[in-house]
Amino acid sequence: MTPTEPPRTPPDLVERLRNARRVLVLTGAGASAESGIPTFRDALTGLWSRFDAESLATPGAFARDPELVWGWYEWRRMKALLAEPNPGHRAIAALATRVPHLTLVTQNVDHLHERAGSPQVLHLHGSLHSPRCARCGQPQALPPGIPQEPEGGRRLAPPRCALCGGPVRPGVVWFGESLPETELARAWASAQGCELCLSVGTSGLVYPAADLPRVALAAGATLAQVNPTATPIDDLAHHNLRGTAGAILPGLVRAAWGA
Ligand code: BJW
Ligand code: ZN
Repeated sequence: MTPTEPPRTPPDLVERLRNARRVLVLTGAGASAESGIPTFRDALTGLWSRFDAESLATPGAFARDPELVWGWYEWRRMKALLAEPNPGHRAIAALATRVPHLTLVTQNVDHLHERAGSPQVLHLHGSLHSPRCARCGQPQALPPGIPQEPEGGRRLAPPRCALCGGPVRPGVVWFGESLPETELARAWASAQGCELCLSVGTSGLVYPAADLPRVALAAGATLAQVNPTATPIDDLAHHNLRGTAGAILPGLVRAAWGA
């Protein structure tokens, strides 16, 4: 194998994928890394590097410093709008055309799965593109303007709600907040009923999403993971595909169904 060649896909995983009727794919920030979107735990790069992502993604941080938090999310929204889906996103979209029942559950808020053509995406942590009023909950229009290369570290005043004057917040799920009920219930049911669970590009540190691979495993599914580095489910997974989503997933789909 040359150094640039992606690792070979385990034949028993290929066989399992080809024959599975129900597959759950769970993605995290690593799935979008090759689109140029920093992962969540690397998200505070450049001018944002003096902050800590986990302490910004909370309702308390927004209440204390709405300009800081809104500025960070607008920076990330611009980055997402300017990014393109990568081969990993496209391979997952292709999987949905091959597997009879594929459930795609993402923790990502960037909408790159949809833009790659995935027909149905369960968003566990909300979206960068659906702001709402922090006071009355009313959905809000996105701030107008053409996406521009964002300048890091800029504070921005959040818009005000047209109904009640409250500050507008990003439509994402912060620490301590509940996940959307319907999406979580569907994700759980899929974990309980799948034959194969593919966990892609997630550190597995954030719950309840991090439970899904374990639920699938407990229900008898094969568990495979795609990640260049170790995670807490390494010892549980039947297959650890050590590499990036963009390098591994297209090869997996090709191995199962040809070019
Ligand atoms: C590549 C790659 C490449 C790089 N290819 N891979 C049970 C136990 C302990 C704590 C809790 C628990 N249950 C609930 C909690 C509390 C909390 C929690 O989990 N805390 C932990 C930190 C311990 N959970 C919550 O608060 C959740 N709410 C909840 O449970 O409500 C009920 C409740 C309420 C109150 C009290 C008790 C219960 C809500 C969690 C919401 C998380 N939201 C965020 C922010 C969303 C908006 C935003 O993006 O800003 O979601 S946090 C952040 O982490 C974000 C991500 O979606 C999420 C997961 O991160 P992810 O995607 O895994 O990214 P990274 O950066 O961590 O990892 C990237 C990975 O990619 C790495 O492994 C790389 O190696 C890899 N990679 N390049 C493939 N090219
Ligand atoms: Zn309002």
